Amino acid sequence: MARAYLGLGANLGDRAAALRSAVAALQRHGALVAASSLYETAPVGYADQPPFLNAVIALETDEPPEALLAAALATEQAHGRVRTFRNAPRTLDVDLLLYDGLLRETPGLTLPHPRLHERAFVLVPLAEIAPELVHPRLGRTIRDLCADLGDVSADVRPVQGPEWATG
Ligand code: PH2
Ligand code: MG
Ligand code: MG
Repeated sequence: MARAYLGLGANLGDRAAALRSAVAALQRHGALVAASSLYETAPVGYADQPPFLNAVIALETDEPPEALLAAALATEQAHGRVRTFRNAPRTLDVDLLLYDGLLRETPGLTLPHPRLHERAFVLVPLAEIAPELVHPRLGRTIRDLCADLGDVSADVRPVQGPEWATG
């Protein structure tokens, strides 16, 4: 059994409904063992777009990382994701953030996710459910990496507790 952390995001359409139904779809690939609160976050990378809802979930899974990645992309497609340009608005984004302590660099998959340590919209929800987790490449806890970002409370605001994922 492996533990995988996935980041979920949406900023078009019914964002909360997309995240909730993504969790339902992803539960076919593993057991949901944790969900962060739901956060409304300021867009990063391309500013002129609506605010996002973001969250992080943990799955206990028997599937290899490539299969989980394929499930993530299929879930995005099922929610009408259209890929236009980098950091563009989207109905659903599902990112494989971490898979146990695995380090991987292949054309289709980098683990841990290459930008996870610099993104408050990932680190804040991840720190909520896994503060002691050590980033396998940087050798630092998620709590520490999150603290490095300083006060991000204006850009990452909790809007609903973890019950959003199952309730
Ligand atoms: N995803 C991006 C780029 N920018 N900004 C926020 N707030 N949330 C995201 O999920 C996000 C983003 C690329 O995947
Ligand atoms: Mg993403
Ligand atoms: Mg993505």
